[in-house]
Amino acid sequence: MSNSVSYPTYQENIYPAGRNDLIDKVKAQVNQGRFEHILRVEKKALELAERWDVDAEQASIAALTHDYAKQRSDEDFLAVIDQKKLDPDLKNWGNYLWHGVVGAEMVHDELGITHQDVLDAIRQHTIGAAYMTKLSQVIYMADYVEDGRDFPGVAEVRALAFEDLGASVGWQTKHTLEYLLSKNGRIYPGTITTYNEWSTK
Ligand code: DGI
Ligand code: FE
Ligand code: FE
Repeated sequence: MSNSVSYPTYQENIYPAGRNDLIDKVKAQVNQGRFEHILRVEKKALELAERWDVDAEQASIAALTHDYAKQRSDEDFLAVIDQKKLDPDLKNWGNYLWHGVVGAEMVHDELGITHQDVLDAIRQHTIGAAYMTKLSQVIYMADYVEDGRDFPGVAEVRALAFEDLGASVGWQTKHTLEYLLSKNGRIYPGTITTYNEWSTK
């Protein structure tokens, strides 16, 4: 895929302070390794957005904020679940679920981002969902195949994301499930919902 990607100048009033300001805000929330991952996700998301005709500015903002809350404490997430009266069942799970689903609330409240498709892409970036916009699919896949990722089959699924986006969503969900089962991990029911919807597409 293209090595150079052009970064959008924000013009849609989703994050009026602009891309450089958003990068500074995100950098302040995460460690250096996580920050570099986030920048690689943005690059991959912009490549995929161009391929699949997704809005580049929305892809950039969703990518830069997808792991905004990754390093917040469990206490922070549990407090927001109470404050915002989110589904109490969320409390039975962990950071892997909260940093997306509850993280979107923090992005909304702390960064003032109210664009629903962007917030849904953040919410869905780990678990997916039965219905995902193209933007959500692009973020879900960019997170998984950004150029720093290395796991068996990564080159195959990286290419598949540019050939058949929906099939690549199914590939990721199936392999994540296999990995979790092999490690006796707890499976969030939403992960199964995503598998059932996308694995045969
Ligand atoms: O935040 P990142 O590390 O960049 O990536 P991510 O948000 O896609 O998180 C991936 C992790 O989430 C990976 O270690 C697998 C885990 N995960 C996804 N679905 C489930 C899950 N973990 C459990 N226990 N159960 C799930 O259903
Ligand atoms: Fe994540
Ligand atoms: Fe990520």
